[in-house]
Formats: sequence, structure tokens, C-alpha cells
Amino acid sequence: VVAKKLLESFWQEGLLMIKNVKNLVRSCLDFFIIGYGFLVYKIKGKTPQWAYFALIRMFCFSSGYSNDFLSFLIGLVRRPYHLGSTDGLIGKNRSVQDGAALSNLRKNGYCVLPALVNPEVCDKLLKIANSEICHAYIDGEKVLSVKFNPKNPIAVKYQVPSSTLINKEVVQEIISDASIIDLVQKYLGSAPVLDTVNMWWTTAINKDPDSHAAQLFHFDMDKIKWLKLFIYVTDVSEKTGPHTFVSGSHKSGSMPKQLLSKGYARHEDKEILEFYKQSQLKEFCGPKGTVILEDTRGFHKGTPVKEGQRLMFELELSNSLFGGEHPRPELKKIINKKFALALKRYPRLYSNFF
Ligand SMILES: O=C(O)CCC(=O)C(=O)O
Ligand SMILES: [Fe+2]
Repeated sequence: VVAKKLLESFWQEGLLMIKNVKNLVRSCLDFFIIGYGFLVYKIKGKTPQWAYFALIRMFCFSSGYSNDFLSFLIGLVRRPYHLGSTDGLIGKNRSVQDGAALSNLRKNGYCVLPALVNPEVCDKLLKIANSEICHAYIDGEKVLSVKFNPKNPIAVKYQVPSSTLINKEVVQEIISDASIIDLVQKYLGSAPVLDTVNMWWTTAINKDPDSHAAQLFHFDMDKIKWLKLFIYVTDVSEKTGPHTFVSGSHKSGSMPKQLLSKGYARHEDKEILEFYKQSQLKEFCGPKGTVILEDTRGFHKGTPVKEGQRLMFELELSNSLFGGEHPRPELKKIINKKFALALKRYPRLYSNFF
């Protein structure tokens, strides 16, 4: 019996070793695949899907360090912009505020800014979300192009198309805001590129978390390094679907292997709580105008809305567009003066829209 047990344990150890060696060989290969994919991306302006998949595999295998290494290289080439004045939406004379925001971002992976966005900006965003045609998603499928009707919601998520958003004055004002660009580039350690502009309603038609509406814990892995800026356009309480982040989970080497081995997956709360303390789950409630900056490489989710609805505006700024490919919204009208100037000065920042 002892001999049989010994043999079994040798067999298990052997299998584990073979698996580890296989993973190591695959990772070395992935490194070359990413390098070659980056060359293709430079020539064609699009990331091949196989290179993007290799980026995700490497992230999971190296527990995030591969992305840090690539970010370091990008930071050497893409130095931050010289912005001049950095006053703007998220405050004036912000050196102290920025210091706190940056250290919170680095340590915890998120920060909630002390100042709210001007109510006028929220009102303009709200007007767009109420009057423009949205994409209503049911089970993740785009089902209908409809206006949002709070009295009779038919989907968990109504998304205002990015192509609508970027052609609006208020959105152009936000995306050319020097205070945002400044803080983001300090965190990224390189000049940012505006990757996505989103705004969506989340409704209360579902009781259980909707995976397609990002209501289960997950990490984003679209690009190499990025920061998301969320603006609550409506008041958010525990009942109206607070965004939730697992504090500290953005750090390399910190994500549990068991979760990473599932790859780019969604996780139930109880799975997350096997590895993280309840006190690390930060649920952000706040009035309209609340700004949250978050490194969504860490685990996060939107809580299901219990009553009413939540309107969220979101920007993603990354250090490179290398990564997941999405349809690029087309910039048709340049309405805002500040945006026109920023576009001339920092063409790469807006290169996703051409
Ligand atoms: O709706 C939410 O709060 C979650 C959104 C999310 O996961 C994302 O934008 O990456
Ligand atoms: Fe997400």
C-alpha cells in the first residue's frame, strides 16, 4: 500500500513538473509571438488576435509582470506630454491632491477624487443619455437600438454608442481635459492614448448579477497598461448598483494562481472571498459627479441595480493601442475649441478615432 501511495505521489509530482515545463516553454514562445505581433501592429495599425491572446496568456502565467515589463519599455519611448497648464475638470493647483491620488492608485489600485465634476457637465451627459439612441443589450446580445425609457426598461444595460459620444461638445471637453491627462500619464509613466469612451445605463430588471453587464468579478485585459476614469452621472447608493473594486488586486504577483489559471474569466463573490478579505471589497457609493480612477487590471464589478437606474460615464486611457481590437468610433465633428487644440498638439492621444 505504501509503495502504491509513493508511486501515485511521484506520478502526480511528475505530471505537475511536465505541466510547469510546458507552461514555461509556451511563455517563452508567447514572448516572441507578442514581439512579432507588435511588429505587425506597427505596420498594419491593428493587433492580430493571436498576439492579443498571447498577451493575456502571458499576463496570467507571469501574474502580471509581463505587462509591467512591456510598460517599462513603452515608457522609455513614449514620454509623457508637456501639457502646460494642468487645471481642469478634476481641480486646480492639484499637486497635493495628485500626490494622494497617485499613491492611492499605486497602493490600492483605485482612488476616489475629493472634488466632484461640475453638475453642468453631468446634466449635459444625462441629456445625451436620455435623448440619444442606445444599444440595449439582453444576455450580451445587441438586441435593439432604442431610446432609454426609465419607466419601461427592457434590458439590463443600455449603451450610448461611442460614435455618438465623441461627436458631442461636452465629451470633447472631458477628453481634452489637461487635469485628467496629467494625472493619468503620471500613473502610466508614459504618454496616454484614449482607448475607449463609454456611457451606459444599468437598470434594475435583473435580480441576479448579469455577467455581460460586468456584474460578476473580473479583471479587464484589453491593453498593456491603462487606467479607467469613471464618472457617476446619477447618484449612486447601495441600491443603485455601486461599482466595486478589490483593493490591492491590481498588483503583479498578487492575484491567486487558482483564479488566474481560469484565464480571462468571471468569478462569483464567494470565489473572490476565498482569497481576499471582505474589507478589501470597496463599494463606491457617491453623489452624481463622483470621479473614480481605477486600474481595472484588478478585480472589479458593477453591483446589480436594485431600484432605479445608474448612469455611468467612462474613459479608458492606455499606454498603447496594442491589444484587443474594437470597432473604432469615427470623429465627424470637432465642436469644442480646447479639443481642437489638443488634437493638433497630441494627435497620438486621439489616434483611435481616425
Ligand atoms: O458597471 C460597472 O460598474 C463595471 C464596469 C466594468 O467592469 C468596466 O467598465 O470595466
Ligand atoms: Fe471591467
